[in-house]
Amino acid sequence: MAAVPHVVVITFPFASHAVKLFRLARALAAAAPAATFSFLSTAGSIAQLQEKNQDALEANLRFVEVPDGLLPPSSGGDGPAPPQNHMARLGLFLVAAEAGGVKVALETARAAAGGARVSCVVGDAFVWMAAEAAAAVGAPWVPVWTGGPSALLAHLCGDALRDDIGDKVASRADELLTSHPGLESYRVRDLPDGCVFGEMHLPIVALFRRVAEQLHVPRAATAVALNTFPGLLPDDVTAALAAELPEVLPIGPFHLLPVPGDDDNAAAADPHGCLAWLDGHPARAVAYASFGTVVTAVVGGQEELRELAAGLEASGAPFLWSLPKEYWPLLPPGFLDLERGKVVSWAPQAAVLRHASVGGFVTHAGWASVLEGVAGGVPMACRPFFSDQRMNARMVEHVWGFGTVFEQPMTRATVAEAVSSLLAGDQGTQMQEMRGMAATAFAPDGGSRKNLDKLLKIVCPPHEH
Ligand code: U2F
Repeated sequence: MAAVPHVVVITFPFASHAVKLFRLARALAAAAPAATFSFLSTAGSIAQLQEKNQDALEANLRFVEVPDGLLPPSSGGDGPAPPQNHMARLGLFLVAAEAGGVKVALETARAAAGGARVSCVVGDAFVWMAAEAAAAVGAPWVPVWTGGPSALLAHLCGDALRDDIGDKVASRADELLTSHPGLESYRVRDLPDGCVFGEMHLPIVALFRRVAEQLHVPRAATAVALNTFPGLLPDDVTAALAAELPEVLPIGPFHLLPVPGDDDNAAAADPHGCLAWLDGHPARAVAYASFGTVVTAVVGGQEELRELAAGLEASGAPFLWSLPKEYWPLLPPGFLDLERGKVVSWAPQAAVLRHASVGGFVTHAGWASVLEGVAGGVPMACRPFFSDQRMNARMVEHVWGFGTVFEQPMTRATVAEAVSSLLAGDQGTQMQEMRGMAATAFAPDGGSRKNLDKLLKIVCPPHEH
């Protein structure tokens, strides 16, 4: 009798990557109830997922720990404290993962599954070392890229871009990348950090290079899954990605991946009553602001935060702002008491952006946020900070025409103007076609549904059932 498939899904345990990969793991586990799924992440990331997902999980899905690279607490309590710095933790994780952490975790997963051989590894592309670990156990590797697909293309074309631009970044910043297929709509200045410029010493830069190298290894990846849906990306980007990669599977938007019972939890996941507050407003009247899971902590300068607050107030529009509580003391005096506004530490963002009252989104242009904006038909004012965000923002404004970009740090005046124009403009109407495509991506004949089925055939080949 053929063995039951044992699929390992491994995440990159930082920012919102784990939430995204976990949703994918749940969708796969629900669609293939006869297979066993092991979800691999660090202890801290698993604890966060368990806290947020206290509902009954799929019975065929279990958590397995990957080493986080932190030193175990010394028994005497006098050892070094774990680093608080995000980049330092990220660096320690990568060192441990490369030094065998991923391979050991695959063995742990096998033992925890009663010795069931790992038959497929689906992994966040950032955990590039999973390719070798999968090959060592004879399993196919399916990397998942959670960020903007154009940024992936830029990393894949990194050598050509570096040869072309070299050290002329400043003088060529506004030049379009016309000689790089798929990147013609982008300027040199839009490229992701670490591709041609940026803080080249950071571990994340080395990581992007390794990911691109690994994706170029012939036959290492069986397919590459992307958080997008057929029809969303311009044809030149799709064609250029297809030329660089093995089979490309757009299986997004990830927030719409079918997970049974997920809708039932929407109310429970809105502890600050955002949706009820939105119910009290007219259609397309409210501006929603959020900067994702890392920008505020890493970059959010106090001055710009205050300017954003002043701009939201000056716009005269009702606003909902998701801002971690530790930043609330930095807001202008009296801001939290404004009747027109609601500041919360966390919002059910995808549901907020689907709400009829929301007419504009001030965002850092993280890729999932952009997709949630598109799926909600909400035009965006993008303030990109780092990584893929400049390319994502450029796509919003220049490629799709779904909003605007702050090319400079936000000021009271530019925020007020952007918000007023989003709420008054007709981009929301223009977005309806794309919104419809997102809504049907997972319908029985939908493009992402078909790709998800292809992915299921790779992770659980029919002859193994
Ligand atoms: C990194 O981005 P982030 O994790 O900051 O941003 P997003 O890709 O936009 O994902 C944020 C998710 O967190 C959710 C939101 C998104 O699904 O709905 N969220 C929420 O539900 N409630 C809140 O109050 C706030 C956020 C990186 F910085 C980006 O450049 C990359 O594009 C991204 C790729 O994975 O990862």
